[in-house]
Amino acid sequence: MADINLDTFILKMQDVNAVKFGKYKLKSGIWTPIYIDLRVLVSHPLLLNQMSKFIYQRAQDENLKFDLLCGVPYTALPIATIICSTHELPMLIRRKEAKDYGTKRLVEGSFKEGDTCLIIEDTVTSGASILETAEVLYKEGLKVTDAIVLMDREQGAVDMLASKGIRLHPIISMFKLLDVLKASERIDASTAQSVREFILANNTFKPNKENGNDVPASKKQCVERELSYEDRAKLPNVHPVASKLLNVMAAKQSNLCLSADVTGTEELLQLADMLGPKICLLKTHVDILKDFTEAFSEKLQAVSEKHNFLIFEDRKFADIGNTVKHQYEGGLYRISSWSHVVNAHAVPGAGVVSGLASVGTPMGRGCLLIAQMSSRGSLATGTYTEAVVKMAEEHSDFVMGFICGSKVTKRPEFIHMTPGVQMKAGGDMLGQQYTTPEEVIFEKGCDVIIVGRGILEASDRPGAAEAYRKSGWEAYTRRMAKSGQ
Ligand code: 5BU
Repeated sequence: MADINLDTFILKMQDVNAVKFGKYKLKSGIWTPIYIDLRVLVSHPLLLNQMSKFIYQRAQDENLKFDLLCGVPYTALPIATIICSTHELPMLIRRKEAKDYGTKRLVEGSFKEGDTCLIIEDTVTSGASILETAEVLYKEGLKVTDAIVLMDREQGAVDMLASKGIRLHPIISMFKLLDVLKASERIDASTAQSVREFILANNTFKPNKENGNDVPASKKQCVERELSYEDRAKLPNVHPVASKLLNVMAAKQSNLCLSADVTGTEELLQLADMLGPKICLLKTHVDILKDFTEAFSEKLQAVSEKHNFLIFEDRKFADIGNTVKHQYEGGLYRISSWSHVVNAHAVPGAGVVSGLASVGTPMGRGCLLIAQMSSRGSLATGTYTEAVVKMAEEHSDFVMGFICGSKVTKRPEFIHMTPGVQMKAGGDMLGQQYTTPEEVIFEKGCDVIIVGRGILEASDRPGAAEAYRKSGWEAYTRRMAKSGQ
């Protein structure tokens, strides 16, 4: 089978009943609304192979150094075998019970004291099985520093193992699984929500003061420690415009971008002046203005300086490099002369970025690539989105982030901006789909909410802008608290 991506793999897990929704009783006696049982994959060789590839790839990506590999019995045993056989790596087998005859060994295989063993596992809840395996290996004089797991239920294993000196690298998190199944309409929003609530309410890690760790378990479910906006602004590889924007966001406590979709320059300037204090970014569609002039663009820049926000022309360039270069620099609008940020579709290939960069980089401008769109039936999904992320990573001297509906890369130097935001989920008559600030920032992990009609159609525009600013900011502060900041 040709390699499949993680999202497709998740769908296939559900196809073979490795993920089930309903009411299931766990060993602990607790009822769970989701049941994950990867044992069944042993009968699906293509999925078993794919799972082994994900795990091996993760070891490579993390640059893990190890002498031997050991799967937690039993489900991970065939996985370990496939990886070790394919890559000619030495493997160990941990017995669950010592044989009552012969050597009584608990660990089978050849090794020397001080060797490092990488543990792999299929699913974790608390991390107890990984720890149990590690303890058996320690008794034999082996070292364990890292473990890789395919599916993390996000119920405390990462923290528990970290407190014992083992880094756990999860490949699929529970929240990722829910997002993928929901996006593919395999489960509805209320099922996803009930599972989320269950997971958040059932963290198994109870830190104790001996660890020097007195953060309540309920605050520590998130597997990754996230950097704050201001810390991301200081990263050595962050784009200068992204750095500026992140600092503005932190200073103004605003992750709100106003989509100023009005058709007259006078109204736009008034809006910018009135709502400027609440926003980090103002987005324009210059080609819907009926009276654009160069004087307008100068006034807009003055307002942006007065209220400390950046300007983003949502031009969505999508042509060959040579054409977009002219479209960006010249014509009536001379976009590059006044807009700090522009965006582009990746569909023409990397030439679109190079063409724009040839104009924008010398002027200190930044670009967002459109990785996903908010509109119903958008074709920017799956492998297309992955290719966009790759293109951004390869052109990070000009690309500063993405337009997307969820976090598409873990690299903290990229900014994720999400349009299609209103206080209530829903849509319009022309295919727009809305999610809430809470969902975008807290659940999906994006950075900036882009709001147009949610503010423009309100009778009290400043009041609405303040409500969106507050909602977006509170979602961000809760997200940081969740990640242990
Ligand atoms: P709304 O009024 O909040 O629906 O406006 C959303 C704005 O964001 C509007 O200017 C769109 O052109 C823009 N947009 C979007 O809605 N969805 C997308 O995927 C992209 C841009 Br890219």
